[in-house]
Amino acid sequence: MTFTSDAASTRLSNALNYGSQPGDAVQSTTAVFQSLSPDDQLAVLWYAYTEMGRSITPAATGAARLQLAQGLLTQIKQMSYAEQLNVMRDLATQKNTPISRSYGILSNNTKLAFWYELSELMVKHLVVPMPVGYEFSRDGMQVLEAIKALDFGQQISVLRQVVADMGVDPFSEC
Ligand code: 45D
Repeated sequence: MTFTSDAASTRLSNALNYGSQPGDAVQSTTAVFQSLSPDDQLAVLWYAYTEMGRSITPAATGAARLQLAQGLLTQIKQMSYAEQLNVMRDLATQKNTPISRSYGILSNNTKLAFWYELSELMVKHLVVPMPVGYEFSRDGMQVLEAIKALDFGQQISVLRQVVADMGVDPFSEC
């Protein structure tokens, strides 16, 4: 479902309404994120990573955790840039593919660790890098600003929720 810029702005004002419960900011920021196009979602994740990268230590993401995602990461590393981008778009749009289903069985923190590792691989150009001079859409920029305005714990909550909902849970379809 696509929302117009105006709809995104309205939902964003709600997201920034700190007079209400702290959880509301997390929930509404998550909802606005999920109303973005898949490319905007990927771009927001990327910039969240570049902003937060320093605060998230590799130790926190846990080598043990990544072992569980290693098979997926190995498959992705072997793909062309175009295929890698499609895999990430498929995860964002919850397209039902073998990779989306493998992703779907990971725990939420392992999903976070998986995205974190993809970003590191993008920096090393082992995964499709961000285009030089990439220009954010207005909606994408606003969601990024909303995320930046949250405290660290809330930022993690938003990120955990958005990556949790990506991919396909193979067991919910039985
Ligand atoms: O050509 O286990 C576009 C803790 C445009 C501790 C594009 C934790 C067109 C416990 C589509 C933009 C909770 C701290 C290209 C863990 C175009 C624990 C591509 C937390 C090429 C794990 C864009 C960890 C692309 C946390 C490909 C908080 C964008 C981890 C890809 C946070 C973006 C991880 C990616 C984050 C973003 C990862 C891969 C924020 C990844 C972000």
